[in-house]
Amino acid sequence: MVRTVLTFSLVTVILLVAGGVALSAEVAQQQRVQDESLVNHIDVEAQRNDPPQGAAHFQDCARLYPLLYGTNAVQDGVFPIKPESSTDHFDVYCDMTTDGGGWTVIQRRFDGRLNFNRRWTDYKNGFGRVEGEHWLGLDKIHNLTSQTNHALYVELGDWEGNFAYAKYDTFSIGDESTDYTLNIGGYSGDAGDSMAYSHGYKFSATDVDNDMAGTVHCAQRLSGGWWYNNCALSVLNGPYFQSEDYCGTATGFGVWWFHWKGYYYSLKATKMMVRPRNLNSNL
Ligand SMILES: *[C@@H]1O[C@H](CO)[C@@H](O)[C@H](O)[C@H]1NC(C)=O
Ligand SMILES: [Ca+2]
Repeated sequence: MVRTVLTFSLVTVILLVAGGVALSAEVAQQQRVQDESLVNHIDVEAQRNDPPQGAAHFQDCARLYPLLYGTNAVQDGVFPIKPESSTDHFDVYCDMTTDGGGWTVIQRRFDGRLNFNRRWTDYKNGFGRVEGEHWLGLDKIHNLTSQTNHALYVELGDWEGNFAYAKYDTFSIGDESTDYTLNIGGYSGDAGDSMAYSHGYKFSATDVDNDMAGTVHCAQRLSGGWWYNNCALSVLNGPYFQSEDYCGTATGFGVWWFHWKGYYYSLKATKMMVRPRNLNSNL
């Protein structure tokens, strides 16, 4: 199956800042780019477009959103951003269409082509490609969410075509010295609140056990990095199963969100994304 994704070149973004009238013409020239093959999908760092000296940067997708909105070119896609605290820019996938748009995606799964059963350094630095399945990386998530109050939006998809969401008015993670401790609260949505149980707890990965379960290594048992308490009520980084390969308890834990589908339903799609809590009036 060949999917296509929209990408936006950095040049387009700069023109948005500097170009006035030229805006919509440039934005209309989004390229349709073929998604990479399985081989290219795994462990390849997202391609970077190095901007010219002095080029403008957007701190996140929310800052970019009004410019797209002004040109009637509001679409999801890949853009370079540079959070205030970051020394360099990097690419992110911007969700410009869900719940008012302006969301910077930090995790996305939809086909199982990317392995999420990984070590600490991978979760710290990120993995996958932002055009496809990926984890943005704990350092970047920290930098994105540390400047102002942020919200988290979690979108979940099942194998019958249904979607549910959980939105948190409070979301940030500490830096590495705190083991990326999770600060989350203010739930709303229809998926149920399966992350409050992880509030205040550290991140663990297959080679780092920071959880509250004494003899159990939750990240190993559940095969994915997450903020584990005495394990968890959700693990969106667990092993991905195609629906025909998954048989509930007989298979074991997959990608799950307890309050929506229970422990033994492995989800088809997940998306986690962040946005400043107080949006400008034009958002
Ligand atoms: C995060 O912020 C720190 C402190 O400003 C900076 O040194 C680091 O490079 C940033 N990391 C990323 C991945 O942006
Ligand atoms: Ca443990």
